[in-house]
Amino acid sequence: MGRYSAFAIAKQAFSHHKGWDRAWPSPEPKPEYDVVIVGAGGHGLATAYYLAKNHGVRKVAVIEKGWLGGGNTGRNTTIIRSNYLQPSSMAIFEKARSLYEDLSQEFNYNIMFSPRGVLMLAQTEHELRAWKRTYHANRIAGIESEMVTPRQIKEIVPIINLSGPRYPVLGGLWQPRGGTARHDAVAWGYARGAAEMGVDIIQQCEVTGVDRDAEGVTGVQTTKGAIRTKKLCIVVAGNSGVMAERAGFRLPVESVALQALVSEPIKPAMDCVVMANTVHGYMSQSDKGEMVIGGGADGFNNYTQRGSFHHIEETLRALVETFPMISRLKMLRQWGGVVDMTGDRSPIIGTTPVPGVFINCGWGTGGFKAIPGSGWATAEMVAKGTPGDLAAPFSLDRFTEGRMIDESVAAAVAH
Ligand code: FAD
Ligand code: PYC
Repeated sequence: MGRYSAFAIAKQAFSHHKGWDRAWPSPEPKPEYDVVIVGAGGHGLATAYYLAKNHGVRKVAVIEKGWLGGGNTGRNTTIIRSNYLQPSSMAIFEKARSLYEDLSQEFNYNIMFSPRGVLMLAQTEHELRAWKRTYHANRIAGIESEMVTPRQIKEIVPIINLSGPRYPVLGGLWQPRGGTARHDAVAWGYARGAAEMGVDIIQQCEVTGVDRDAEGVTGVQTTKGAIRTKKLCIVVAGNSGVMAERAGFRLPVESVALQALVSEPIKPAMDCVVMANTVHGYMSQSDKGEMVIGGGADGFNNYTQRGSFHHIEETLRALVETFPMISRLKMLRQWGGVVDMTGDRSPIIGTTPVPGVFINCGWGTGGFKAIPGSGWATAEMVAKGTPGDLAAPFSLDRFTEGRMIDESVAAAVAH
Protein backbone atom coordinates (compact mmCIF):
# COMPACT_ATOMS: atom_id res chain seq x y z
CA MET A 1 0.00 0.00 0.00
CA GLY A 2 1.36 3.40 -0.98
CA ARG A 3 2.10 6.12 1.56
CA TYR A 4 -0.19 9.14 1.78
CA SER A 5 1.66 12.44 1.33
CA ALA A 6 1.37 15.82 -0.39
CA PHE A 7 3.67 14.44 -3.08
CA ALA A 8 1.39 11.39 -3.60
CA ILE A 9 -1.66 13.67 -3.98
CA ALA A 10 0.16 15.81 -6.55
CA LYS A 11 1.31 12.70 -8.43
CA GLN A 12 -2.20 11.17 -8.43
CA ALA A 13 -3.63 14.44 -9.76
CA PHE A 14 -1.91 13.69 -13.10
CA SER A 15 -3.95 10.47 -13.46
CA HIS A 16 -7.25 12.02 -12.24
CA HIS A 17 -6.81 10.22 -8.89
CA LYS A 18 -7.50 6.85 -10.51
CA GLY A 19 -4.22 5.26 -9.39
CA TRP A 20 -4.75 5.08 -5.62
CA ASP A 21 -4.43 1.64 -4.01
CA ARG A 22 -7.42 0.37 -2.05
CA ALA A 23 -7.09 1.40 1.62
CA TRP A 24 -7.07 -2.31 2.59
CA PRO A 25 -7.67 -5.54 0.66
CA SER A 26 -10.83 -7.70 0.93
CA PRO A 27 -9.54 -11.29 0.91
CA GLU A 28 -11.52 -14.52 1.05
CA PRO A 29 -10.96 -16.48 4.30
CA LYS A 30 -8.09 -18.98 4.36
CA PRO A 31 -8.75 -22.47 5.81
CA GLU A 32 -6.61 -21.83 8.91
CA TYR A 33 -5.17 -18.96 10.98
CA ASP A 34 -3.01 -18.74 14.11
CA VAL A 35 -5.56 -16.32 15.59
CA VAL A 36 -9.15 -15.54 14.62
CA ILE A 37 -10.63 -12.32 16.00
CA VAL A 38 -14.41 -11.93 15.85
CA GLY A 39 -15.50 -8.30 15.35
CA ALA A 40 -13.84 -5.57 13.28
CA GLY A 41 -14.63 -2.71 15.62
CA GLY A 42 -11.84 -0.58 17.03
CA HIS A 43 -10.93 -3.12 19.72
CA GLY A 44 -10.76 -6.13 17.37
CA LEU A 45 -8.77 -4.23 14.75
CA ALA A 46 -6.38 -2.75 17.32
CA THR A 47 -5.83 -6.25 18.75
CA ALA A 48 -4.93 -7.53 15.28
CA TYR A 49 -2.65 -4.55 14.65
CA TYR A 50 -0.66 -4.97 17.90
CA LEU A 51 -0.55 -8.77 17.49
CA ALA A 52 1.28 -8.20 14.22
CA LYS A 53 3.30 -5.16 15.26
CA ASN A 54 4.31 -5.97 18.85
CA HIS A 55 4.37 -9.77 18.77
CA GLY A 56 5.03 -10.71 15.12
CA VAL A 57 1.79 -12.78 14.96
CA ARG A 58 0.59 -12.10 11.42
CA LYS A 59 -1.46 -15.15 10.41
CA VAL A 60 -4.51 -13.44 11.84
CA ALA A 61 -8.08 -13.03 10.51
CA VAL A 62 -10.53 -10.41 11.73
CA ILE A 63 -14.05 -11.58 10.88
CA GLU A 64 -16.81 -8.97 10.69
CA LYS A 65 -20.49 -9.66 10.07
CA GLY A 66 -21.15 -6.17 8.69
CA TRP A 67 -18.64 -3.54 7.62
CA LEU A 68 -15.59 -2.63 9.66
CA GLY A 69 -16.21 0.15 12.16
CA GLY A 70 -19.99 -0.13 11.62
CA GLY A 71 -20.73 -1.11 15.24
CA ASN A 72 -20.26 1.15 18.25
CA THR A 73 -16.87 2.30 16.98
CA GLY A 74 -18.63 4.26 14.24
CA ARG A 75 -21.56 5.35 16.45
CA ASN A 76 -19.99 7.03 19.46
CA THR A 77 -19.45 10.64 20.49
CA THR A 78 -15.65 10.19 20.30
CA ILE A 79 -14.76 11.45 23.78
CA ILE A 80 -11.24 10.52 24.90
CA ARG A 81 -10.15 10.98 28.51
CA SER A 82 -8.31 8.99 31.16
CA ASN A 83 -9.57 10.70 34.34
CA TYR A 84 -10.88 7.49 35.92
CA LEU A 85 -10.84 6.67 39.63
CA GLN A 86 -9.41 3.17 40.06
CA PRO A 87 -5.70 2.44 39.44
CA SER A 88 -6.27 -0.33 36.88
CA SER A 89 -8.71 1.86 34.91
CA MET A 90 -6.36 4.84 34.96
CA ALA A 91 -3.52 2.62 33.72
CA ILE A 92 -5.33 1.26 30.65
CA PHE A 93 -7.18 4.47 29.73
CA GLU A 94 -4.03 6.60 30.05
CA LYS A 95 -2.06 4.07 28.00
CA ALA A 96 -4.76 4.46 25.34
CA ARG A 97 -4.84 8.26 25.55
CA SER A 98 -1.09 8.52 25.24
CA LEU A 99 -1.06 6.16 22.22
CA TYR A 100 -3.78 8.32 20.59
CA GLU A 101 -1.37 11.28 20.66
CA ASP A 102 0.85 9.76 17.93
CA LEU A 103 -1.49 7.43 16.04
CA SER A 104 -1.85 9.65 12.95
CA GLN A 105 1.91 9.67 12.43
CA GLU A 106 2.20 5.96 13.21
CA PHE A 107 -0.54 5.05 10.70
CA ASN A 108 0.37 7.67 8.08
CA TYR A 109 -3.39 8.31 8.27
CA ASN A 110 -5.08 11.26 9.93
CA ILE A 111 -7.31 10.12 12.80
CA MET A 112 -7.92 13.78 13.70
CA PHE A 113 -6.96 13.39 17.36
CA SER A 114 -7.87 16.71 18.94
CA PRO A 115 -6.72 17.12 22.56
CA ARG A 116 -9.04 20.08 23.09
CA GLY A 117 -9.74 19.38 26.77
CA VAL A 118 -12.57 17.54 28.53
CA LEU A 119 -14.55 19.23 31.29
CA MET A 120 -16.69 17.18 33.68
CA LEU A 121 -19.13 19.45 35.51
CA ALA A 122 -19.90 19.10 39.21
CA GLN A 123 -23.53 20.09 39.82
CA THR A 124 -24.08 18.67 43.30
CA GLU A 125 -21.96 18.65 46.45
CA HIS A 126 -21.64 14.89 46.07
CA GLU A 127 -20.36 15.21 42.51
CA LEU A 128 -17.89 17.90 43.55
CA ARG A 129 -16.50 15.60 46.25
CA ALA A 130 -16.34 12.69 43.79
CA TRP A 131 -14.37 14.74 41.23
CA LYS A 132 -11.99 15.96 43.93
CA ARG A 133 -11.35 12.37 44.86
CA THR A 134 -10.78 11.45 41.20
CA TYR A 135 -8.50 14.47 40.79
CA HIS A 136 -6.29 13.30 43.69
CA ALA A 137 -6.25 9.74 42.31
CA ASN A 138 -5.23 11.12 38.90
CA ARG A 139 -2.41 13.16 40.43
CA ILE A 140 -1.06 10.11 42.26
CA ALA A 141 -1.15 8.16 38.97
CA GLY A 142 0.61 10.97 37.08
CA ILE A 143 -2.44 11.84 34.96
CA GLU A 144 -2.75 15.53 34.16
CA SER A 145 -6.09 16.84 35.46
CA GLU A 146 -7.18 19.76 37.63
CA MET A 147 -10.16 21.06 39.56
CA VAL A 148 -11.61 24.27 38.12
CA THR A 149 -13.91 26.88 39.66
CA PRO A 150 -17.16 28.13 38.09
CA ARG A 151 -15.33 31.30 37.05
CA GLN A 152 -12.61 29.30 35.25
CA ILE A 153 -15.33 27.18 33.63
CA LYS A 154 -17.00 30.27 32.18
CA GLU A 155 -13.63 31.25 30.67
CA ILE A 156 -13.11 27.78 29.18
CA VAL A 157 -16.65 27.54 27.76
CA PRO A 158 -18.36 30.93 27.52
CA ILE A 159 -21.69 29.57 26.21
CA ILE A 160 -22.35 27.72 29.48
CA ASN A 161 -25.12 28.70 31.91
CA LEU A 162 -23.66 28.36 35.41
CA SER A 163 -26.77 29.03 37.45
CA GLY A 164 -29.22 26.29 36.83
CA PRO A 165 -32.25 26.30 36.62
CA ARG A 166 -32.15 22.95 38.43
CA TYR A 167 -28.48 22.45 39.31
CA PRO A 168 -25.90 25.25 39.53
CA VAL A 169 -22.38 24.50 38.31
CA LEU A 170 -20.23 24.23 41.46
CA GLY A 171 -16.92 23.38 39.80
CA GLY A 172 -15.45 20.82 37.47
CA LEU A 173 -12.72 18.32 36.67
CA TRP A 174 -10.69 19.46 33.66
CA GLN A 175 -8.41 17.16 31.67
CA PRO A 176 -6.55 19.47 29.30
CA ARG A 177 -5.21 16.70 27.03
CA GLY A 178 -8.44 14.77 26.80
CA GLY A 179 -10.43 15.40 23.62
CA THR A 180 -11.81 13.69 20.56
CA ALA A 181 -10.70 11.79 17.44
CA ARG A 182 -12.54 10.88 14.26
CA HIS A 183 -14.07 7.52 15.19
CA ASP A 184 -14.21 5.78 11.83
CA ALA A 185 -10.71 7.01 10.94
CA VAL A 186 -9.47 5.17 14.04
CA ALA A 187 -11.00 1.94 12.72
CA TRP A 188 -9.72 2.62 9.20
CA GLY A 189 -6.22 3.47 10.45
CA TYR A 190 -5.96 0.24 12.44
CA ALA A 191 -7.43 -1.75 9.52
CA ARG A 192 -4.95 -0.27 7.07
CA GLY A 193 -2.02 -0.82 9.42
CA ALA A 194 -3.02 -4.40 10.25
CA ALA A 195 -3.69 -5.32 6.61
CA GLU A 196 -0.30 -3.91 5.63
CA MET A 197 1.34 -6.37 8.06
CA GLY A 198 -0.56 -9.33 6.57
CA VAL A 199 -3.76 -9.52 8.64
CA ASP A 200 -6.85 -10.63 6.65
CA ILE A 201 -9.92 -8.48 7.36
CA ILE A 202 -12.99 -10.35 6.19
CA GLN A 203 -16.19 -8.32 6.08
CA GLN A 204 -19.79 -9.42 5.47
CA CYS A 205 -19.01 -12.71 7.23
CA GLU A 206 -20.76 -13.72 10.44
CA VAL A 207 -19.27 -16.16 12.94
CA THR A 208 -22.20 -18.49 13.57
CA GLY A 209 -20.58 -21.21 15.69
CA VAL A 210 -17.47 -22.21 17.60
CA ASP A 211 -15.89 -25.66 17.11
CA ARG A 212 -14.30 -27.33 20.14
CA ASP A 213 -12.82 -30.64 21.18
CA ALA A 214 -11.80 -31.90 24.64
CA GLU A 215 -8.73 -29.65 24.62
CA GLY A 216 -10.41 -26.40 23.62
CA VAL A 217 -11.27 -24.37 20.56
CA THR A 218 -10.50 -25.84 17.13
CA GLY A 219 -12.15 -23.34 14.82
CA VAL A 220 -15.21 -21.32 13.88
CA GLN A 221 -18.17 -21.73 11.58
CA THR A 222 -18.90 -18.68 9.46
CA THR A 223 -21.25 -17.65 6.67
CA LYS A 224 -18.21 -18.02 4.38
CA GLY A 225 -17.35 -21.52 5.62
CA ALA A 226 -15.34 -23.15 8.40
CA ILE A 227 -11.99 -21.74 9.58
CA ARG A 228 -9.54 -23.67 11.78
CA THR A 229 -7.74 -21.96 14.66
CA LYS A 230 -6.36 -22.74 18.11
CA LYS A 231 -6.82 -19.16 19.34
CA LEU A 232 -10.11 -17.28 19.14
CA CYS A 233 -10.61 -13.76 20.47
CA ILE A 234 -14.19 -12.51 20.80
CA VAL A 235 -14.45 -8.70 20.53
CA VAL A 236 -18.08 -8.02 19.64
CA ALA A 237 -19.31 -5.42 22.20
CA GLY A 238 -23.14 -5.57 22.37
CA ASN A 239 -23.17 -9.06 20.82
CA SER A 240 -20.80 -10.52 23.43
CA GLY A 241 -23.49 -12.50 25.25
CA VAL A 242 -24.64 -14.06 21.97
CA MET A 243 -21.10 -15.00 20.89
CA ALA A 244 -20.18 -16.33 24.34
CA GLU A 245 -23.21 -18.62 24.22
CA ARG A 246 -22.04 -19.89 20.81
CA ALA A 247 -18.63 -20.62 22.38
CA GLY A 248 -20.20 -22.40 25.36
CA PHE A 249 -19.92 -20.03 28.34
CA ARG A 250 -21.87 -17.18 29.95
CA LEU A 251 -20.91 -13.57 30.60
CA PRO A 252 -22.03 -11.11 33.31
CA VAL A 253 -22.92 -8.55 30.63
CA GLU A 254 -26.18 -6.86 29.63
CA SER A 255 -26.82 -5.25 26.24
CA VAL A 256 -28.67 -1.95 26.01
CA ALA A 257 -28.99 0.81 23.43
CA LEU A 258 -27.10 4.06 24.03
CA GLN A 259 -27.89 6.96 21.78
CA ALA A 260 -26.49 10.18 20.39
CA LEU A 261 -27.56 12.98 18.05
CA VAL A 262 -26.07 15.87 16.08
CA SER A 263 -27.37 19.32 15.28
CA GLU A 264 -27.19 21.29 12.08
CA PRO A 265 -23.71 22.80 11.61
CA ILE A 266 -23.05 26.21 13.13
CA LYS A 267 -20.05 28.52 13.42
CA PRO A 268 -17.45 27.62 16.08
CA ALA A 269 -19.16 27.97 19.48
CA MET A 270 -17.29 25.61 21.78
CA ASP A 271 -13.72 24.33 21.59
CA CYS A 272 -13.71 21.68 24.32
CA VAL A 273 -15.84 18.70 25.40
CA VAL A 274 -18.30 19.18 28.27
CA MET A 275 -19.92 16.34 30.22
CA ALA A 276 -22.81 17.24 32.54
CA ASN A 277 -23.46 13.96 34.30
CA THR A 278 -26.04 15.10 36.87
CA VAL A 279 -28.51 16.51 34.36
CA HIS A 280 -27.09 13.93 31.94
CA GLY A 281 -25.93 15.25 28.62
CA TYR A 282 -22.58 15.83 26.99
CA MET A 283 -21.58 17.92 24.04
CA SER A 284 -18.71 18.89 21.74
CA GLN A 285 -18.52 20.53 18.32
CA SER A 286 -17.33 18.59 15.29
CA ASP A 287 -14.97 20.03 12.69
CA LYS A 288 -18.01 20.33 10.39
CA GLY A 289 -19.69 22.57 13.00
CA GLU A 290 -22.34 20.12 14.17
CA MET A 291 -22.95 19.99 17.92
CA VAL A 292 -22.35 16.33 18.85
CA ILE A 293 -24.65 15.37 21.71
CA GLY A 294 -24.67 12.20 23.77
CA GLY A 295 -27.64 10.88 25.63
CA GLY A 296 -28.60 8.14 28.02
CA ALA A 297 -28.64 4.37 27.95
CA ASP A 298 -31.98 2.58 27.81
CA GLY A 299 -33.21 1.25 31.14
CA PHE A 300 -34.01 -2.16 29.67
CA ASN A 301 -32.03 -4.74 27.72
CA ASN A 302 -32.36 -4.60 23.95
CA TYR A 303 -30.46 -4.98 20.67
CA THR A 304 -31.83 -2.01 18.73
CA GLN A 305 -29.39 0.45 17.17
CA ARG A 306 -31.59 3.48 17.76
CA GLY A 307 -32.49 3.94 21.47
CA SER A 308 -35.78 5.00 22.97
CA PHE A 309 -37.49 8.21 22.03
CA HIS A 310 -37.86 9.69 25.50
CA HIS A 311 -34.06 9.96 25.84
CA ILE A 312 -33.96 12.54 23.07
CA GLU A 313 -36.23 14.79 25.11
CA GLU A 314 -34.34 14.14 28.38
CA THR A 315 -30.95 14.77 26.79
CA LEU A 316 -32.01 17.96 25.06
CA ARG A 317 -33.69 19.25 28.21
CA ALA A 318 -30.40 18.70 30.08
CA LEU A 319 -28.38 20.46 27.42
CA VAL A 320 -30.77 23.37 26.94
CA GLU A 321 -30.44 24.20 30.62
CA THR A 322 -26.64 23.87 30.43
CA PHE A 323 -26.22 25.67 27.07
CA PRO A 324 -29.38 27.75 26.45
CA MET A 325 -28.22 28.71 22.92
CA ILE A 326 -28.82 25.20 21.61
CA SER A 327 -32.60 25.64 22.01
CA ARG A 328 -32.45 27.43 18.65
CA LEU A 329 -30.77 24.54 16.80
CA LYS A 330 -32.37 21.95 14.53
CA MET A 331 -31.28 18.38 15.14
CA LEU A 332 -30.11 16.52 12.02
CA ARG A 333 -29.64 12.89 12.96
CA GLN A 334 -30.18 10.53 15.90
CA TRP A 335 -28.83 6.99 16.24
CA GLY A 336 -27.92 4.32 18.78
CA GLY A 337 -25.45 1.55 19.43
CA VAL A 338 -25.79 -1.65 21.45
CA VAL A 339 -23.44 -1.33 24.41
CA ASP A 340 -22.22 -4.15 26.66
CA MET A 341 -22.61 -3.20 30.32
CA THR A 342 -20.95 -4.95 33.27
CA GLY A 343 -22.07 -4.44 36.87
CA ASP A 344 -18.96 -2.49 37.89
CA ARG A 345 -18.89 -0.56 34.59
CA SER A 346 -15.40 -1.88 33.85
CA PRO A 347 -14.38 -4.02 30.87
CA ILE A 348 -13.53 -7.70 30.72
CA ILE A 349 -10.21 -8.69 29.12
CA GLY A 350 -9.34 -12.25 29.86
CA THR A 351 -9.21 -15.93 29.23
CA THR A 352 -12.51 -17.86 29.35
CA PRO A 353 -13.66 -21.30 30.56
CA VAL A 354 -12.98 -22.59 27.01
CA PRO A 355 -9.22 -23.11 26.47
CA GLY A 356 -7.96 -21.01 23.56
CA VAL A 357 -10.92 -18.60 23.67
CA PHE A 358 -10.20 -15.05 24.85
CA ILE A 359 -12.70 -12.28 25.50
CA ASN A 360 -12.57 -8.50 25.28
CA CYS A 361 -15.89 -6.85 26.11
CA GLY A 362 -17.83 -4.85 28.67
CA TRP A 363 -16.57 -1.45 27.52
CA GLY A 364 -20.18 -0.31 27.71
CA THR A 365 -20.63 3.40 27.14
CA GLY A 366 -16.92 4.27 27.34
CA GLY A 367 -14.72 2.08 25.14
CA PHE A 368 -13.86 4.34 22.22
CA LYS A 369 -11.24 6.15 24.28
CA ALA A 370 -9.71 2.80 25.27
CA ILE A 371 -9.17 1.32 21.81
CA PRO A 372 -5.35 1.64 21.56
CA GLY A 373 -4.71 0.51 25.16
CA SER A 374 -7.22 -2.31 24.95
CA GLY A 375 -5.80 -3.58 21.65
CA TRP A 376 -2.29 -3.40 23.11
CA ALA A 377 -3.26 -5.37 26.24
CA THR A 378 -5.44 -7.91 24.41
CA ALA A 379 -2.76 -8.62 21.81
CA GLU A 380 -0.25 -9.28 24.60
CA MET A 381 -2.68 -11.69 26.28
CA VAL A 382 -3.50 -13.57 23.06
CA ALA A 383 0.16 -13.80 21.99
CA LYS A 384 1.42 -15.03 25.38
CA GLY A 385 -1.70 -17.00 26.35
CA THR A 386 -2.04 -15.12 29.64
CA PRO A 387 -2.88 -11.49 30.51
CA GLY A 388 -0.07 -9.00 31.16
CA ASP A 389 -0.12 -6.24 33.78
CA LEU A 390 -2.55 -3.94 31.92
CA ALA A 391 -5.17 -6.62 31.32
CA ALA A 392 -4.81 -8.81 34.42
CA PRO A 393 -7.14 -6.81 36.75
CA PHE A 394 -9.97 -7.03 34.18
CA SER A 395 -10.22 -10.83 34.14
CA LEU A 396 -13.58 -12.56 33.94
CA ASP A 397 -13.08 -14.33 37.27
CA ARG A 398 -13.26 -11.04 39.18
CA PHE A 399 -17.03 -11.50 39.15
CA THR A 400 -16.82 -14.87 40.93
CA GLU A 401 -14.04 -13.69 43.25
CA GLY A 402 -15.86 -10.43 44.16
CA ARG A 403 -12.94 -8.29 43.01
CA MET A 404 -14.91 -5.48 41.32
CA ILE A 405 -13.22 -2.47 39.72
CA ASP A 406 -15.84 0.00 40.80
CA GLU A 407 -16.05 2.70 38.17
CA SER A 408 -19.78 2.73 38.75
CA VAL A 409 -21.04 3.97 42.10
CA ALA A 410 -17.65 4.97 43.57
CA ALA A 411 -16.62 6.98 40.52
CA ALA A 412 -20.02 8.64 40.01
CA VAL A 413 -20.32 7.88 36.29
CA ALA A 414 -23.49 8.83 34.51
CA HIS A 415 -24.58 5.52 33.00
P1 FAD B 1 -17.89 -2.47 18.02
O1 FAD B 1 -17.34 -1.26 17.37
O2 FAD B 1 -19.37 -2.51 18.25
O3 FAD B 1 -17.42 -3.70 17.15
C1 FAD B 1 -17.91 -5.01 17.34
C2 FAD B 1 -18.12 -5.62 15.96
O4 FAD B 1 -18.42 -6.99 16.11
C3 FAD B 1 -19.27 -4.98 15.20
O5 FAD B 1 -18.78 -4.37 14.03
C4 FAD B 1 -20.20 -6.17 14.92
O6 FAD B 1 -20.80 -6.10 13.65
C5 FAD B 1 -19.24 -7.35 15.02
N1 FAD B 1 -19.90 -8.63 15.32
C6 FAD B 1 -20.82 -8.87 16.29
N2 FAD B 1 -21.18 -10.18 16.26
C7 FAD B 1 -20.47 -10.77 15.27
C8 FAD B 1 -20.40 -12.09 14.75
N3 FAD B 1 -21.13 -13.09 15.27
N4 FAD B 1 -19.57 -12.34 13.69
C9 FAD B 1 -18.81 -11.32 13.17
N5 FAD B 1 -18.85 -10.06 13.62
C10 FAD B 1 -19.65 -9.78 14.66
N6 FAD B 1 -16.93 5.57 24.23
C11 FAD B 1 -16.04 6.56 24.55
O7 FAD B 1 -14.93 6.27 25.00
N7 FAD B 1 -16.35 7.87 24.36
C12 FAD B 1 -17.57 8.25 23.90
O8 FAD B 1 -17.82 9.45 23.71
C13 FAD B 1 -18.54 7.25 23.63
N8 FAD B 1 -19.77 7.59 23.20
C14 FAD B 1 -20.66 6.63 22.84
C15 FAD B 1 -21.87 7.02 22.30
C16 FAD B 1 -22.75 6.07 21.80
C17 FAD B 1 -24.06 6.52 21.22
C18 FAD B 1 -22.40 4.70 21.86
C19 FAD B 1 -23.31 3.65 21.29
C20 FAD B 1 -21.19 4.29 22.42
C21 FAD B 1 -20.30 5.25 22.92
N9 FAD B 1 -19.06 4.91 23.45
C22 FAD B 1 -18.16 5.88 23.79
C23 FAD B 1 -18.69 3.49 23.62
C24 FAD B 1 -17.83 2.98 22.46
O9 FAD B 1 -18.41 3.33 21.23
C25 FAD B 1 -17.67 1.47 22.54
O10 FAD B 1 -17.27 1.07 23.84
C26 FAD B 1 -16.60 0.97 21.56
O11 FAD B 1 -16.78 1.55 20.29
C27 FAD B 1 -16.68 -0.53 21.44
O12 FAD B 1 -15.83 -0.93 20.40
P2 FAD B 1 -15.75 -2.45 20.00
O13 FAD B 1 -14.70 -2.59 18.97
O14 FAD B 1 -15.65 -3.29 21.22
O15 FAD B 1 -17.21 -2.77 19.42
O1 PYC C 1 -16.92 7.51 28.53
O2 PYC C 1 -16.42 9.62 28.37
C1 PYC C 1 -17.15 8.66 28.17
C2 PYC C 1 -18.35 8.86 27.38
C3 PYC C 1 -18.82 10.03 26.92
C4 PYC C 1 -19.96 9.74 26.25
C5 PYC C 1 -20.19 8.42 26.31
N1 PYC C 1 -19.19 7.89 27.01
